[in-house]
Amino acid sequence: MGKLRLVLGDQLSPDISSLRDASKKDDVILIAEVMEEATYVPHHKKKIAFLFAAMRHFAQELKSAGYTVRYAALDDPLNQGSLRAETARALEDHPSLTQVIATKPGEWRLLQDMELWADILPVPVDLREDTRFIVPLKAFNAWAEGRKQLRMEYFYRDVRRQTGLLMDGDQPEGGQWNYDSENRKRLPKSMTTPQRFLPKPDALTQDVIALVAERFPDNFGDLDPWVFATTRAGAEEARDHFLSEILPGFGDWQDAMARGEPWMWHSLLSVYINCGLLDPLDVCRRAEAEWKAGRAPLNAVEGFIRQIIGWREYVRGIYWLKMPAYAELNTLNAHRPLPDFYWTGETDMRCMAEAIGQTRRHAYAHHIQRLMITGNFALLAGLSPAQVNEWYLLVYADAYEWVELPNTHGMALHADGGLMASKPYAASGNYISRMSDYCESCSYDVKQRTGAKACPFNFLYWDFIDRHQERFKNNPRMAMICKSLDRMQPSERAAIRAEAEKFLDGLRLKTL
Ligand code: FAD
Ligand code: DLZ
Ligand code: SF4
Repeated sequence: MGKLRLVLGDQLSPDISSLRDASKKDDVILIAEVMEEATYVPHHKKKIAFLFAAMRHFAQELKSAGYTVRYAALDDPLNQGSLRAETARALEDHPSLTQVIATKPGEWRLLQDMELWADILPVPVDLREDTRFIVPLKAFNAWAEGRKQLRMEYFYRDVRRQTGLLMDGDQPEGGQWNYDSENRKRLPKSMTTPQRFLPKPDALTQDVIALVAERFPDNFGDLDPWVFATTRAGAEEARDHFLSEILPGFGDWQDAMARGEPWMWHSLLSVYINCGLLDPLDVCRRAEAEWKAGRAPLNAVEGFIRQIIGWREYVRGIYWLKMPAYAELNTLNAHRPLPDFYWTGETDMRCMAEAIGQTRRHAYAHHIQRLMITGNFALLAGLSPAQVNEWYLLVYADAYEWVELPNTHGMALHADGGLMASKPYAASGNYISRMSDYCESCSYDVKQRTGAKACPFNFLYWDFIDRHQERFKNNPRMAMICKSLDRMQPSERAAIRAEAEKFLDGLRLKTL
């Protein structure tokens, strides 16, 4: 009377709901590397290698704990290539199994498919909720019900109250809910960034890297240098290193960017949290303990915890509340194809070259690079949301649609018309110059708005405001900037339009 328990690549947690009540004696746990998941977008090589290596290590972890694990490797000649077909094959090979149990996936497209399995497979299918999040989807929907605006800040305060994190009774520790205003420092020239925990690949991971190099030679990105842990113990070491060495500086430099500095004081933990190697609430409790012990300041710890219990939970809630229509929205009517340099990193814009270059190398960029460099450019240039969303989904090792889509479509591109953010995150070169040292070595001049040397973020910014003035002039947070545009000389406005048109028409598209 055993059951088949399917565990997906981003469900590598021993307490995942599909393994609740699992029998070591009777049940079979299925983990499968399949071409369908590896190719539904052409993922960064490092993303595939990280996930396959973590899946193989998790299979070993379960076997050591006494479970029967069936592992389908990608290069197994019998591998059927899809999760559904691998599940069917496992049932054929184990005819005594009476049920399939799985935790719901993190992407709408796969949930649609898995909801059909009960009609296709020869045994009943039990699809369970993913309980690794702090706020169940039902509770999020109840919070959202009847609200005109779904603002993260109010949601976040509720989750603080619910978890008790950084709470003094019913009041926030330190008297403020949010210390973001203290978290916007530019990196001083004299400051050096901390050493990071970047583990070398073990033998199992090296085998997977070789497999990915052979099977996905043309995918985006580099496999070398390796930067990720692929075991639970390794992810815990990365977490502990972050908490003791990096967290104290997390707040101050959260929005800063610097040349040749891919990590700054960011945690690099999303990749582990999203695939289940680390538990989000546990990471937050440990961060809170650092503050309580006096080892990390409140602005750092509050800022870090807010990203996880606030933003991470909130974007997940929005995704499941609004899909599938959400992905189709294109409020700003943006249709320009993605330029070639999103793949090559070859552009004279230093900021873009830095953000895309490290994305190619590491399958990682930190939040401000994703939002205010590549995201900001895509917004200002009117790039097609579908193409930009696909790019973000495939280039980052932490990307699954439930978290990638609201961040890209909503936060960066404003394609949802303001559901996620009350104003677009549009910025000129001035912001990038203030928060980084990129402009110092750029061939464009951040102070110029028009002319051959003008920073593209400047004319694209004003052209963006110009194109969307009608929409934004009644938005209280955009009214001032719309008025500044009105005060501009018509000749300058025309020059900006012409500059933007010339630049955008000159963008090279991907040559396949
Ligand atoms: P830190 O800066 O150290 O933050 C701590 C943790 O907070 C992260 O590990 C992550 O778990 C969480 N977090 C922070 N910001 C967010 C956010 N906006 N939404 C959800 N969780 C957050 N994050 C992903 O996990 N996957 C994605 O595919 C993804 N795509 C993004 C696309 C765009 C356009 C933007 C603007 C943001 C995106 N983010 C995504 C959010 C954020 O950029 C990453 O979570 C973060 O850069 C991961 O690096 P880190 O672990 O060093 O984060
Ligand atoms: C991202 C990914 C990749 C590259 N490969 C697999 C795989 O072979 N097997 C698997 O179970 N999961 C994989 N994943 C993760 C899934 O795509 C992920 O579970 C869904 O997108 C839902 O979030
Ligand atoms: Fe980027 Fe403009 Fe600065 Fe160059 S000058 S780095 S393009 S913001």
